Amino acid sequence: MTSSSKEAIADRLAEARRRTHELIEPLDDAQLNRVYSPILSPLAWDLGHIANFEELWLVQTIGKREPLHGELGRLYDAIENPRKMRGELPILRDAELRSYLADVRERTLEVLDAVEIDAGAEDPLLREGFVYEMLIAHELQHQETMLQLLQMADRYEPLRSVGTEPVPPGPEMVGVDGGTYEIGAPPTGFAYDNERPRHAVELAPFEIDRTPVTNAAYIAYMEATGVEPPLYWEGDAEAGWVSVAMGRRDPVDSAQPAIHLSWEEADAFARWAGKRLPTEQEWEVARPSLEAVGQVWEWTSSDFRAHPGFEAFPYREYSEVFFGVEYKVLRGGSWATAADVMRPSFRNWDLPQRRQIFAGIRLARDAGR
Ligand code: AVJ
Ligand code: FE
Repeated sequence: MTSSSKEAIADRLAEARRRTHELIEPLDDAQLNRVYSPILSPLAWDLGHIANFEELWLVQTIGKREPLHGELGRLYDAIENPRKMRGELPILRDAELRSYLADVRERTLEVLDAVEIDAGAEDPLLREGFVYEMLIAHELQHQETMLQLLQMADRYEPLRSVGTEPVPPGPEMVGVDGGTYEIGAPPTGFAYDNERPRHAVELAPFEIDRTPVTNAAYIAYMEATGVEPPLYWEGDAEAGWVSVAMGRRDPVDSAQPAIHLSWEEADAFARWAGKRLPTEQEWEVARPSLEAVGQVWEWTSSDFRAHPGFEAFPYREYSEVFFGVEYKVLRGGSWATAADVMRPSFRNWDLPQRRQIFAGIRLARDAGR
């Protein structure tokens, strides 16, 4: 690998870290340590985990160096430590946490300087800079997890929030012909193991909405059926529905996509509307011609399963341990998702009852109905 592409990696590592610091800059140590919810980690855990993941892969595995804090890494293992227990762990906090992030990064850059990385590298971790891409994506993904928690923090002012995507006028739905399509990530370029291998799927003709379901449409459904509002909404005698995330009371914008809905709620809405959720294969095939992606994650009807021919890489715990009927796939990305993370084959997943993620609904139906 030429030094200029090493420089490009170093720049992107720095940019991901700048975003992490920007996110936590308004917070004090007490807020970093606070446990807000059993389904989300305290921010201090996410931060230590970001640094530890980097130390594990770039400093220990690639650089063959000893960890800075001995067995500390066990506390940041996401599988060994369920979210509801992370507040009580003897993790690094405050000044120690901040120097761990910085010390690991210093070593990461020393290792980067010393390794050979190019498209022909023997080690698949280094080939095309895979492990660096994974590290950058991992940090960016945890920023979104931290923003989920920050919805519960009083008076936190995020730099971005959900908006609307301008959509050119046109029909409500677009049709996609039946046939054989290829889905999944191509063999080269960065992607997670669960996006591979690229493979053919047979699809019956279907139609898919051009835009996600709006707050206006969801309110009409609530009024017709009496279902609960999305997470972080409250009824207000004067203002109607207000969003109470981050201790605010912002009137709900009827034109914005509905957000903070579970798969169960999304599926029920779809059936009420006389449509259904798209399968993830349909979503991926329709994606290149669809507007209005990137404000809310979009629930699909698909369980999180291995693509045929799947091989775990570089570690089973990223994807493989979650495969099965328990988790549902989300596609696209939200206002909190970094552009580097979104790609047509990217698969997110969560439990069907979860509403803390920035998820909404896009509807589909079989063609000719
Ligand atoms: C892809 C968002 C489901 O948070 O469990 C972060 C991403 N994996 N660190 C998760 C992830 C390991 C993952 N999701
Ligand atoms: Fe992680």
